Amino acid sequence: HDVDIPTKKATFGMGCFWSNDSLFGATPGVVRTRVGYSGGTTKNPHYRSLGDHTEVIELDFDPKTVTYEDLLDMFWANHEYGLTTKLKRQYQSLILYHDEEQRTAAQASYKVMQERCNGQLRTEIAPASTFFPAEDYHQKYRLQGHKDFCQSLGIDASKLQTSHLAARLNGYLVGVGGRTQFEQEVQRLGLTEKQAEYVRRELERNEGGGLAC
Ligand code: MHO
Repeated sequence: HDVDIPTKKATFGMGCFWSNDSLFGATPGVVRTRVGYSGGTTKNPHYRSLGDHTEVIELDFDPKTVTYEDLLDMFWANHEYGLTTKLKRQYQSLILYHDEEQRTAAQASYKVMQERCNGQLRTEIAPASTFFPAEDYHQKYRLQGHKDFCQSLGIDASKLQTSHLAARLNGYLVGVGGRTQFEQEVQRLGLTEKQAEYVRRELERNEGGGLAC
């Protein structure tokens, strides 16, 4: 059940990357996600020594199902610590664009938002540079809280950054995406009935909340 279709990349800094990993992971058209550090100049950042880097999420998305503009809307609407608060570099609101088309779209949406925020917006827009994947324990953070479940699915450290299923479940388990959407793709995801029941239980318990860091 791993998805092999042409994808594009998008990279966003929106505060703590755990919740955004879940948010985008269960978004239709998002194929894979990974979290890491980017946007700075220092070499080999780690969670405890970020240098001038920012926590970012990197997405592989299918542009036929979800547009970069859709993703930008989600970017503006889902910052962990807001858009106008002064934050440390770790949580900088940041769009790292991958091509000219993304740059144009990002700048256009920025202009609209900046007006809405009376010029108080602190978002930065810059070309994507080296992405340093975060430590394994940060990848699919919510999913990893379900150890036995991960084991039953064969999701180990080697799959955390590459598995479509892991991206999806990391969202559904905290209620992102919702029951209807889950039922529409549960077949395709290849879960056993028992595994699907487990997800439904968690999904229903967490729907409408569960995203805070
Ligand atoms: N509130 C979280 C943020 C972690 S996020 C990976 C914490 O204090 O651990 O920055």
